[in-house]
Amino acid sequence: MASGRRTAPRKIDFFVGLGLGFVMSAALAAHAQTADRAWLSYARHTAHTLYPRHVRALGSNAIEQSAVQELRHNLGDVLTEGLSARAEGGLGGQTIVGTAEEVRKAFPGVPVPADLKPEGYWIYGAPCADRVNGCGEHNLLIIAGSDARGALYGAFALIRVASTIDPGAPHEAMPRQEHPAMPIRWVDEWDNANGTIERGYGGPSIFFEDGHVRDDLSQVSAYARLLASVGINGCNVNNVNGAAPFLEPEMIKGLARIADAMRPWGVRLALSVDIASPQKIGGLKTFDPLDPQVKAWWAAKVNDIYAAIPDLAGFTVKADSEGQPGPASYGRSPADAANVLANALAPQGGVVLYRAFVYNNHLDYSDLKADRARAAYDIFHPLDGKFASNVIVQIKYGPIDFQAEEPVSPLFAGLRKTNEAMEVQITQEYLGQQRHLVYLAPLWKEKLDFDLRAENRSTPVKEIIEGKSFGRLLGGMIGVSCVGRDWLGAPLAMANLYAFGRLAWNPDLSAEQIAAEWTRQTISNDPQVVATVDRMLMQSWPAYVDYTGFLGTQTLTDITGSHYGPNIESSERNGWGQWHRDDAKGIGMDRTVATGTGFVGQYPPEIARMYEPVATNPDNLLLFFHHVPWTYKLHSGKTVIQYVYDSHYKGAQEAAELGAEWATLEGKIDPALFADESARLKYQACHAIVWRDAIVQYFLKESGIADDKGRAGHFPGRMEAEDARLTGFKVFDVDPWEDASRGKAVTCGPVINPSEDSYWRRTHTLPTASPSTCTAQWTYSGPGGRFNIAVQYFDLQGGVAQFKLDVNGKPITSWAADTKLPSFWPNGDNSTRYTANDVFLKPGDVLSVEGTNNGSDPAAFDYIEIEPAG
Ligand code: GCW
Repeated sequence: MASGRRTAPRKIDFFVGLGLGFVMSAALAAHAQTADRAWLSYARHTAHTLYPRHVRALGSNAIEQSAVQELRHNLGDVLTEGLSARAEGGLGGQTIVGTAEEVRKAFPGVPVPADLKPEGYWIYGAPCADRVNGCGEHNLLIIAGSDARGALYGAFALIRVASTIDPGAPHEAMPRQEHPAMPIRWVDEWDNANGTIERGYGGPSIFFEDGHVRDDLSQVSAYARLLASVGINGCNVNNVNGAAPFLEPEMIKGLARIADAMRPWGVRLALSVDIASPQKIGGLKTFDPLDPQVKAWWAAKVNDIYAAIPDLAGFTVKADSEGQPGPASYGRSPADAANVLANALAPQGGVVLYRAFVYNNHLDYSDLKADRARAAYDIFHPLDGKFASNVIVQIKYGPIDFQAEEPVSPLFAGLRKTNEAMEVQITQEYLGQQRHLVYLAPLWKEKLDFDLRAENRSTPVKEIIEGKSFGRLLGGMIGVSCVGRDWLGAPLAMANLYAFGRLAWNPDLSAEQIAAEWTRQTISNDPQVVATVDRMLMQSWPAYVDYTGFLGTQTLTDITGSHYGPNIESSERNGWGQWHRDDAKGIGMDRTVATGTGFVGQYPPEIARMYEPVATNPDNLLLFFHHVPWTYKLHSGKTVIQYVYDSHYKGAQEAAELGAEWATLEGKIDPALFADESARLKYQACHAIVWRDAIVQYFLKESGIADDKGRAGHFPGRMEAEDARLTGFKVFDVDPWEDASRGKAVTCGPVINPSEDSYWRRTHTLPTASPSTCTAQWTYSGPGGRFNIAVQYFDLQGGVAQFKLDVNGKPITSWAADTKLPSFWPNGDNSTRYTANDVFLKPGDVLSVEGTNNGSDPAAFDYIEIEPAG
């Protein structure tokens, strides 16, 4: 278990004997990254440390067989990709996989350590006489796991190191003995039985379809393999919302097939359960957790499940939260509810992950003391010590909700006699939904490394969830992954799934180190490629923070709709409590003990002393904790409002740089991946401009304070659609106004807005018009020369509008608005741009944009922007 630290990786000497030094000249794989292979695409490796080619397991269980299969597969792919016959011939000897017990029995002379921790491994190699040609017949490599899962993790560790070494570099850091830092390392999926996935951006479910488990579960096996390769040992497959149908007998049969598919990879199935199930599907009149009939119902249900799935990992519970039923209906506590499930699961070895994401979403905005951030601590801290020993309280990293920037939840230090797990989101709900490149390891690391100073001693979050700080036996990390049939929907987003597993295994790894490992395995081992991709990954989260929310206001996205584009007021004046309280004078939530909501007082004293005075509060969280005037000076000496302007111009610039860096990889990486990511980064750069302009123009208007650098409110080269000579196009007010330049745009068909969202919900039909073509014209009055002309338009679903750009009646370019972007009315979710490069213009030229509506895409657009080419 995790109360001790994992053994520090030790240097090894035996590895130099295992064929290290073979640098393969395999050509870069010509195929694109396919969904089923991700970072386990061994054929791509260009350098390899090899292990003896005869691989076998000592035991017969499926997990050890997977380890053997994986080692052979890895070797097979590498061999196929061009290992010379001479090298192949030199790979004699044996690679043995087994549990420590099996190894001791089969090789009594091999000194298997006595202190192997659960799921840990030890790798032993007999010295090799011939380093150039590889090992001879009698050489031996042993991967001993403390259990079968440990042996599998050892095999993957061997492959990982083999795959990530620098070609030709001396290899010194192969781990010989390791074990995971924490026992619970799960991904959660928010899949619904109908095959949709809440907050999923990678296509439909790999698990479910049309109300039941899919017939073909091959992708589930492929997923389990990916998970196992980074040490993930549990997968909760169903949404925490609406979970009751998953306990129906037919569904349990299907779930058992999912468990079967994942078992060979050591990944145990877990389920979300609805606390009202005894009533919803069990026919009882109540779901009061303390009712004897309810207890009996859960005990019987658990027995039924274990009969079908003997190694079920446990249950996850979302209760009394966002409309989900819970124990509060009966005046019972989360501990009462958790313990009923825990008692039913205990005899089977199952655990309960009870989510601390419990809050009132009908808060009163006019109450300056109301604060959603307080909820988890207020509810769970008094229950410390009341949870059964197989309950783990699952706490989101911040007190609000997976925001791009928020402080660590104080609840981590508020529970000392209770097991805890940290919940993060791999799926980028509030962080660009995989359309934006945002590498999350640095964000997670910031939370894991944060020292909460409980009891005035060192208690970093990672050590709390490892169980170390307060001597807990259970703890871990949960990553909400929401993969679909296209995995995460974007190749580079897979770095986040990879990083989650690696950090749950060892939270001391650095974000940079994980990025490098992932890049080498997924894209290329070429040092320049690795350096470039890693730099991009590391820059991506700070860039996203720069062009979205600022100084701890949270993301400022549309929190009542898509959670994607900008919508500043959506956070305010409603019950959801994601407030930032801005007005003409200032901005920020006063959460101090002295004058605010008192949230700061939930932190241990040393941390509270840092956050309470505005003077010592860190700038990046200033507005999370304090309400200050726009002219308040940050530690940098800059005013808050000037920071808003500067950070957003900087953020948009940083987003553009990501694309420029990627462009340097042309010809060095897989061409399909190069092209795919180039298009994504181009889109991201333009969406960062939408964000920048929305935030900047909104707060310029709100504060009435000009930008020192003169940028805010001025767009040289921009010509507004509403100022053009319009034929057919009609001017309309974009909602929210900040999502369009000066709040207005033009449309060639009917548009709805969010206040008419009820119309959409009611009818499920979108307004369409008979096809028509509209024109907007401007006379150019700038200097002559070559320019890039960008057209900023709204790409709506439900049709594919066509656009054309002409100069003096001569067609320059045309394109189709065929991208699938969120929401059904023109706003910052779907504002996008098309750029025609290198167009010659002279004063007096007539520029015209023609739009043809189609279905419910009305061919709406915002402006054109003319920038010097080159
Ligand atoms: O962030 C919110 C999401 C909901 C989600 C909820 C939760 C599953 O918007 O979609 O519901 O968090 O974590 O329960």
